[in-house]
Amino acid sequence: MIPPSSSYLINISLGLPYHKVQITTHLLLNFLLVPNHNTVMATIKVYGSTFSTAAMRVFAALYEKDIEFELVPVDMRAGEHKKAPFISLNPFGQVPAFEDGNLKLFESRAITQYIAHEYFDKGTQLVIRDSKKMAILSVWTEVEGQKFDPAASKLTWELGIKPLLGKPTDSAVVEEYEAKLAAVLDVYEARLAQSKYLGGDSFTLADLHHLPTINYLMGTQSKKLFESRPHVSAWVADITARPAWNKVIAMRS
Ligand SMILES: N[C@@H](CCC(=O)N[C@@H](CS)C(=O)NCC(=O)O)C(=O)O
Repeated sequence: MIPPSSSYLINISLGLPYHKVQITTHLLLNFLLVPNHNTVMATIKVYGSTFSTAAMRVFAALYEKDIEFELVPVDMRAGEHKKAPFISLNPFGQVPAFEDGNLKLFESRAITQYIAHEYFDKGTQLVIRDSKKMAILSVWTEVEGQKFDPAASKLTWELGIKPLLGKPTDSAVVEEYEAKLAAVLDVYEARLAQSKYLGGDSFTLADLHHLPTINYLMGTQSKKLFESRPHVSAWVADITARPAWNKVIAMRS
């Protein structure tokens, strides 16, 4: 057994006279054991459902980064997300939950941030290293979470999910939240007239976070809110055509 002392020297013979290399156990152990994203990688697990908008956000980030993962299905109809063992992964009893080795996370946007930073050099760059550009990107990820999502998620529930569950849509709620979403999309129309993507010149988390609710809403009457605004409409067409997003949709089949 190799003593775990970094000063302990090991001689490695290369089989040639006078060619003996001495390296420390520390270096050797680093070489052999330290995980490298290109070689040894713990399986990433996402606990959730392919119909969950929050889980879809995480799947989209993983596909953009070209990272393999395992979907661990959570049967929400059976209430598995409210019970042990799932509740130990997210004490709020909501999907998704996420594991990367020893790291356990919940909250989809925190998970996508982790993926984007931890695997920065892999696949699509979803965040920006320049701190001023990153600050602008963060403005738009916040806008998605604080302004867009409350309206979009309410409409997704009323127009996208309730019909699937055989529940009646509340038209007064739809009217109220379509007005709220329209006001947000007016701001988006102005932003996208000046910038190809919300966060800047390239596709980033600021755009990606919108994909799940937009996907549901484009199958409902609320699609008119997107289609009536030319820059928003072009942006929706662009981001929903991404191969990574299409892989998320394909997970359902
Ligand atoms: N802010 C959370 C929201 C998670 C969430 O609302 N998940 C839904 C599915 S999309 C859920 O688990 N709903 C069941 C419940 O709240 O009981 C996130 O982004 O991860």
